[in-house]
Amino acid sequence: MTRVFIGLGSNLDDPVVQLKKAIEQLNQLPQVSLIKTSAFYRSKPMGPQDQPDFVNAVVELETGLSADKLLDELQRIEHSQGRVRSLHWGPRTLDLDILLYGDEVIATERLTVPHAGIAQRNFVLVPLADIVGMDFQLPNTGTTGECLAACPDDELQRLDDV
Ligand code: ROI
Repeated sequence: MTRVFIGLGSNLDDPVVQLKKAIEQLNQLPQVSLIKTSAFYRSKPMGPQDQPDFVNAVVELETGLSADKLLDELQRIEHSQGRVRSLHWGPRTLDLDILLYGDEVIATERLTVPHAGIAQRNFVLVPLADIVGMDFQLPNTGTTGECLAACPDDELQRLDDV
């Protein structure tokens, strides 16, 4: 079994509901166990500003699926929740990213793991730190705490009781 962290994001069609549905679907995948879920956070869009705020979260899974097979399943879940690939860095109903897959480094056409930009995105780091704390070593960078200290705040807002 491999320990995996998935980043979730949505800024269309009731993002909180989109994330909850996605977590439910992840939990029902064969060979996948949901270990922990972060709090949900409202975040200003990175990239074009003329789009709604995002809701972001991170989940920890254990899986017997290969990274490639897991990516297939994530893309199927994205599609099942109405994801259409349109604008680069545009709005989306659901984005599921493999942030970390064990300690593997993967660089293929389809998949870059660790996910590029973890260390610069507080909407990834803050929910990740909910799960792993501040002393978690990120591959090729620093700890979650060190990356967070170097990362702009971006008015991330924790959503309570969702
Ligand atoms: N901005 C935020 N705040 N959260 C996201 O999940 C997110 N995802 C994206 C882009 C459009 C780059 N911006 C984002 O894909």
